[in-house]
Amino acid sequence: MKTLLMIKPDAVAEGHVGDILGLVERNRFAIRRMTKTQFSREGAERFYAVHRERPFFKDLVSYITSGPVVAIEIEGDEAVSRIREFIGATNPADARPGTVRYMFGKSLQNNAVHGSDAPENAQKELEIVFGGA
Ligand code: 3AN
Repeated sequence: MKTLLMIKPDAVAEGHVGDILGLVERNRFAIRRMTKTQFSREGAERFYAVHRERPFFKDLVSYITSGPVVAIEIEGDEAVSRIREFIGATNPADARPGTVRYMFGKSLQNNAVHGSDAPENAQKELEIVFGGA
């Protein structure tokens, strides 16, 4: 099973890529592909299409296109749920100590990383980021 772990613009800009990759390796996640890329507006709108009707959609698109992201394809048993556990709750204020969002997340929007929430979404998201976001 594959999933997407993505380091978002705030965490990239603040220089947390190395620390987050270190955590990925220490937790024995297998990295299959990795790329640094910047979303176009269209790519971001496709990536976050499920949130199109939400009040925060515009801000989310501005934020994710604001600078480069680092996209990491992880493969392994239960990769989707294991990565979700590893990154922690959406709101860093609710994230358990030891999770990536607890350590590097700043707010509900600027929460440092993204992890796919289901295998079919992972496939879609991987195609967007590795196919040219
Ligand atoms: P997750 O990233 O944990 O799967 P989602 O899919 O509910 O969370 O939300 C996608 C992204 O939208 C979040 N990572 C966060 O950056 C942003 N977001 C979610 N809820 C809100 C909200 N109420 N206000 C602002 N941004 C939000």
